[in-house]
Amino acid sequence: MTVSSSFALHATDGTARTGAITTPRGTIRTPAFMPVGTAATVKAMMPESVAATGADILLGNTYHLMLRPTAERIDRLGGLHRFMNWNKPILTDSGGFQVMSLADLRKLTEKGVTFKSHIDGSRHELTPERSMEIQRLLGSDIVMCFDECPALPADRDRIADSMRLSMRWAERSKDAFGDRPGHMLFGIQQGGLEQDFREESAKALRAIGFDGYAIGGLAVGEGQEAMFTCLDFAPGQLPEDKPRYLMGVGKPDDIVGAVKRGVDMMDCVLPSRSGRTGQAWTRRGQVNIKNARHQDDPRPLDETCSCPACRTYSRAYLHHVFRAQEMISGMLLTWHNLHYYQELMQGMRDAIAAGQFAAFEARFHAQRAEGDI
Ligand code: PRF
Ligand code: ZN
Repeated sequence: MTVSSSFALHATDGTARTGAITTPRGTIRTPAFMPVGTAATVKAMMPESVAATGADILLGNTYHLMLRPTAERIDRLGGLHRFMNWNKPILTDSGGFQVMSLADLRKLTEKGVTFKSHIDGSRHELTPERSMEIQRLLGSDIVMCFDECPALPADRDRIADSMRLSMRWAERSKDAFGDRPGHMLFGIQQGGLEQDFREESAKALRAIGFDGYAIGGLAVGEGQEAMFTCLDFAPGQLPEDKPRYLMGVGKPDDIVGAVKRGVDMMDCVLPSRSGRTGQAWTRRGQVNIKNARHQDDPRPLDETCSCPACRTYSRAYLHHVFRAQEMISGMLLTWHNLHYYQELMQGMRDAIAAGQFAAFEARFHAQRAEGDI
């Protein structure tokens, strides 16, 4: 078994890249989409089903797991992989971003952030050092630096102060992480939509030195056009020979646009969350299974999809179980959505390897323009 982790770039097409991250728990093919397993489960899915959709890696959350069931308990039970029965790689987010969006009574200082749990109101503190300790106790394969970022739009001063604090925290994260063969530590670039702050952030992170580099602080209210404008320069500010991870993105068209601009990894709750609210994603765009037009429709959601929801069930059935609030509704639609996302990633990996990304992108948009029929 290898004890070190590494990234190899296999092919590029324009700024789009395909490659692989090798870890002791398995290989992550890039561009990669990471399903979100916030509370030690990808909601409505058994881990073997998540693997069957083609996922090489899951995302877990420091914030949720530290509150319940606690990192120390997971450690005593053999770590997060064993606890949730997922033996492939896990990337864990560091908690700061979730504290800012979910917790109550947050107080941010140079040291870190104190907050009240959204679950039971108990008081907690997260610092770069504690976040590294929690992610170590969880047994995370890819550990994220502790950071924070403002929602956009925000003043330039606020964006700069926040980015510089995150860069000081990045240095403390690296010191606290130490040397852990087989585990990777990723820095997180901040700086809002400002090219000069993004460059300053990238320079600070490159000087510290990380195994991978995330682009944080996007998809926080700026809209797709502004995000793409930022992604026209941000990935190029980060080292070419390390994976680049766009955090918390996104819809299928966001993902295709991000990969085109040089992003290697992404995560989003969208395919799993929208599966539970009756939204399906297909190559023809979004389908609302709640809609009465499906109630007598014997056709599958997508006749070209090989997932269990599409191979076995009609739109009429999927519509019925959603309306009847049956649990299988969320299970089938989540499975379909995760399968669709992974097929999209495979399509992009193949297209980049073949030097055909532009044709892939044109076909992706043409099929969506036809709409669900
Ligand atoms: N930082 C961290 N996690 C994140 C983000 C970030 O900026 C985002 C922004 N889209 C999502 N998740 N640590
Ligand atoms: Zn399907």
